[in-house]
Amino acid sequence: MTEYLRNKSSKACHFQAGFTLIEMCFVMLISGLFSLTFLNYYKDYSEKQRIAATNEAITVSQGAVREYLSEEGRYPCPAAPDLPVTDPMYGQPDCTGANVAVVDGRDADGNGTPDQVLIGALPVKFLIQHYADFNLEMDVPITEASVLDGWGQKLTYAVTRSLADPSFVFNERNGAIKVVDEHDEDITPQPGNAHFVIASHGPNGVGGYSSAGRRTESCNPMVIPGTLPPSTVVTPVNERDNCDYSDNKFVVGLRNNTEYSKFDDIVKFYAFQQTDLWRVAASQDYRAYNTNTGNVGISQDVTRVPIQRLDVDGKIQADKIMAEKVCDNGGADCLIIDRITGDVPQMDCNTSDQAFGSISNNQANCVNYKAVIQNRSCPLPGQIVRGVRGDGTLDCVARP
Ligand SMILES: [Ca+2]
Ligand SMILES: [Ca+2]
Ligand SMILES: [Ca+2]
Repeated sequence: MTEYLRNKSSKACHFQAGFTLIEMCFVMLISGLFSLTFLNYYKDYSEKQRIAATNEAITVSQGAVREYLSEEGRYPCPAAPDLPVTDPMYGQPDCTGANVAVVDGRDADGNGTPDQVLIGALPVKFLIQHYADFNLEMDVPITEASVLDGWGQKLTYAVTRSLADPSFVFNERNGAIKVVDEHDEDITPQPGNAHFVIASHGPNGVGGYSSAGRRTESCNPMVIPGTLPPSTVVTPVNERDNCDYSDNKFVVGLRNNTEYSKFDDIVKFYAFQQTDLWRVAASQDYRAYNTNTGNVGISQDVTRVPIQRLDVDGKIQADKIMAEKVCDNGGADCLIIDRITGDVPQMDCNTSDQAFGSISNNQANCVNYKAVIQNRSCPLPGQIVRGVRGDGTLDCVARP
């Protein structure tokens, strides 16, 4: 640009009439400086505008996706990213994974197999129609332009399949997308638990899809971090991970123009944030409950692993204990509390010559007290029989 202006100034000095040579060159120099400053300013301004437009597009798209969740109890599935606007399936969700990428994610439900992640574009036409059909209002309605970033490319949308596909039961804890920073460190509340990711491929647009459904620059030729000698690799991951569509990993990194570490993407994600372990009960704010889905232990020994839903390492003191059974340490030989507190025939000694002796196998062991005390007496003089023990011996006390 500098070269171009200099040549232009020189030509103008030769051919313009009505100015002296010095005046003309002065005019052109001022003009040239002004043009340079203006162009730089305009370039900066334009870039800022595009970044602002991209952030707005992501915010609107994220709002639409979240709004859909609140209405339908799940996220929308992504659309095929490589379809032009004119294609009837453009902007329509594909939960089958036939036309969007399906990759393995975190085993969020713990069943031993990876939970899947669907990657594609935002199902914009579907969302627009959805809001029209149900006459729903959004602060900023989603439009077809909303899903294009400031450089005219489609935003990439990745979502945990079990949170979008209606054939799964939605569980907010089951996000399966990994989001890392430029150092390859997880930045989600729990590693790999993002629900969804919305990404712009930035000013260089590498790996993104145009509004016509074409990839302007393939994601693949970018250098894969780690494939070069370590000294040449500045960051262990780069923006390639946002366009490879081959795993559940996305990067939210600092802008970097270094070779092999290039990153100019704008990426946002949504993940379930574990709130405080204790929550206040909704109706009675002086009571709290524990949100841990596993066992809760109360102990001063941090190495102790709670083996029951509530495991108190010590003694429990209470004026009332509510339980269905009382068992031995191994959880066996349980006494059914109802057998004591209820009016049940198993605890009755009905015949007139029987008395309650003991309990075993959740029923009374009745003793024929007449037979037991017949021809027997207390061992010491002055004692009287108070009762008969479970083992058949007499329970004697001193005469009052
Ligand atoms: Ca699983
Ligand atoms: Ca990029
Ligand atoms: Ca990736």
